[in-house]
Amino acid sequence: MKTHPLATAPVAGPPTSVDGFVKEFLRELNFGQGVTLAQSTVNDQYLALARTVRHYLMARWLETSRRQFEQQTKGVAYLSAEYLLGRQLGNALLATDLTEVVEDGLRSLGIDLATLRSQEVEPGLGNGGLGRLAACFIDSLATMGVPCIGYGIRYEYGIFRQTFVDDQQVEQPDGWLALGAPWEFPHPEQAQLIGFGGHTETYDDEGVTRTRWVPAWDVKALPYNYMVPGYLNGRVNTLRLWRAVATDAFDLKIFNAGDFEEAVRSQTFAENISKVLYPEDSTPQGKELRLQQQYFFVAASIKNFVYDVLPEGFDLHELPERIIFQLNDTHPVIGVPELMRVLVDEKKMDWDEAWAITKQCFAYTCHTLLPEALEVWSVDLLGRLLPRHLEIIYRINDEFLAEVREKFGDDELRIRRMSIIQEYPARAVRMAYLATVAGAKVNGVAELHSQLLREKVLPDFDEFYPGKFTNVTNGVTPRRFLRLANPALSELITETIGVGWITDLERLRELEPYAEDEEFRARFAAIKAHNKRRANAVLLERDGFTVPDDHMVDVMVKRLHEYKRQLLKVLHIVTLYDRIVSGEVAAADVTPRTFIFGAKAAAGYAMAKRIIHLINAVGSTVNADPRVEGRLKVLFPPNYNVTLAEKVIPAADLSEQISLAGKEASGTGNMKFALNGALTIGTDDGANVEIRELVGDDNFFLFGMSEPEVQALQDAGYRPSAFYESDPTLRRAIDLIASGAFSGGDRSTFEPVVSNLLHQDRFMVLADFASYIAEQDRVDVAYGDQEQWTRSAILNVARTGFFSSDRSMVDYIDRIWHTPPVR
Ligand code: NBG
Repeated sequence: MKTHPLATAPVAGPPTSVDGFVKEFLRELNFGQGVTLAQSTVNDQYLALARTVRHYLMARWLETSRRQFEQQTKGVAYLSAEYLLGRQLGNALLATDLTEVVEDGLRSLGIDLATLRSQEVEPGLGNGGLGRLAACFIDSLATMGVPCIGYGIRYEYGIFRQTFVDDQQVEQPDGWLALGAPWEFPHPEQAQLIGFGGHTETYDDEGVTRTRWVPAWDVKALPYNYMVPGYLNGRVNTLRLWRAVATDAFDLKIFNAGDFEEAVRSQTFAENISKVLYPEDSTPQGKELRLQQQYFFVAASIKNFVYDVLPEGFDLHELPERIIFQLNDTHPVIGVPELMRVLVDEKKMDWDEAWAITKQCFAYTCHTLLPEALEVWSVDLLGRLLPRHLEIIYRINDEFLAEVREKFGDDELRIRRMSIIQEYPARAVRMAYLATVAGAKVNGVAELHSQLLREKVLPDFDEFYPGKFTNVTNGVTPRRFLRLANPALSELITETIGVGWITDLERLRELEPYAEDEEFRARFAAIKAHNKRRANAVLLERDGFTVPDDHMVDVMVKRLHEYKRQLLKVLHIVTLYDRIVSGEVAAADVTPRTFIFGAKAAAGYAMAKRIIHLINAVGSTVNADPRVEGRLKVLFPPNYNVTLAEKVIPAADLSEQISLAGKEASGTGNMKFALNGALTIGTDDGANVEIRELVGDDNFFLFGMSEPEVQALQDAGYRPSAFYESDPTLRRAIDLIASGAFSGGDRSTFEPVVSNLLHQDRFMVLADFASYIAEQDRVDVAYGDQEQWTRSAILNVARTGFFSSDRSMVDYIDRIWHTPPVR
């Protein structure tokens, strides 16, 4: 049969003229939304616009998939439980260079593009840095022309929407799909069946004894595809997110008999799997649900790749030349035994052969140093939910420990330390160990983190596997976090050094000489002022907050966690407040500052929630006190997310990166701030170390203990109360909080926070306090010299091109993936 020429080549995309666009847009409005322009709501218009822009990308998407299928070159399958994407529309317009055409076209219809852009609800399918990093990476890979499929979960509810009631966090469900989801393409025909529970059995397969898993129940995994457009390069990669649905929709018989709840039980049960991002896991049911989620998306992804993406008849021995599964933290690690199961049980491969292949097909990125963040799954739960996988893990462990014995002898302590199975306090599978044993490479996410990972978290493994450990320092996409988020600065940069920086961020170096150019400095400073007014407008509309024009904007935005030390920031604010109200310093002598916080606390993390309460309480008191008016202001807009980040970060003068040294794996907010011309006050932690090295000591405010100093203090026996007793400034700040000054005189409200600081203080807030305050005082002095400050800010921009996620991708490709770009 002769194939029609249009069967393989997509029909051409729509014209890129203003008129052509207007026609397309109205068509979508009329025929897609079913309304006339006159009838349409903003949401109709947004959806029609999104679909119109989607058309422009579609031809490229189809072409990318077609070529990828033809070429069969090696690609990346990025396995991640989180993708914190942010809004899509602006990025799609940028990637297609359509912003102006669309703006003009909409204007001719009396519609404002910005209004439609703000109609979009961002898909918050992640918690913080780890999920945002995944989003940056897939953007970079598309821009560099590297084949990549991102695999994850299409959570019906993403990260909760944070509200404050009486200064305290209250979580609301985030119904991001409620108004329509124009960026996704469901493919129910490509659904995969995912089994759970049941038992395993052996059988005779023409003389060979094989094992098979007989699951007790299953769910359907439905893929939803999203476009991941490269920047102006015609490439569109795919992000494939899975949604869980029941295999048997519902029981009609029971329904007709009147038991409506029972009739949909299995449906509800199955659909819970992709219901919410990170369900609370303090209950056994919650834990089990998380494991279900992990297996669900990883199994669906591996099946999809092996059975649908690979061409028929593909020789699986060549799998390592075709794909690398990158494990984004431990959440997808159950993919290791799953691939083994597919190869051995389903494809009937010999165990050793399958293991040799599997070991080349996975690589593992660790994103933490906190021992409690390294996942373990109880053998009990795993054996119940995934019995075959537990068997496979046992065998991998047996063979691995035999190798360890061979190399190190019967060193039982070492064997126990290295075993994938932990014995105490309960038998459990150490997922990070499994990933390390299976992964071709293991990487940390900043120089210091990778070093500590080798020396402190996995030293035995580093010794056992020379060359397996490597570092890839994180990065952020310059498209979203500079070009889109900071249009004014982007324009100045392009005007000064050309447009090449957007895909080659190291070119920002060319800005260095302009730090000495008075006119350039003036323009740079004017842009910062403009960005502050822009943030002010957003915060005013959103939360009724104002950011005074003449204030230093001092920002700490990140997840709320004790190790990140938002409490240290609070103690600084309380200290400044106390200095003024006690009369120690005249208000007029204090540098006016607006502190902006953004932070969500995990729903079950009580101390983090108390700290949020405290920040809000301090804010309420400070903001209402006439004695500090015009000097200190504390703003805590609820529900910090990517959308807000894009407005707040470009407005910042000072970036707070104040974690205890040795605790923050990398940080990526720190990079975004520096790139947007904020100066950092920070500890020698995570990627701060590299930022400081690049921007230079003169353009960075360093304070606090180094990691070895932290270790030494720990070893010597840390007594926080000693710091409290010996430092009057610290004592006053803590006493003020304890006195109830910020809680209407009620001493009990923040007593748990205070007593934790005085008696435990696991993250050594008190030990770093004096150094922090001293450095903050230097910040004030430095800020007094605006010319010099702006010089430093420009140098921060010019010297942080290294932190492009494009560079991170080059490093992954060179050190781990070996997946060259494809023309
Ligand atoms: C986070 C780290 C950050 C790091 C991001 C991205 C987890 C488990 N880790 O420091 O805390 O920047 O990962 O690597 O979310």
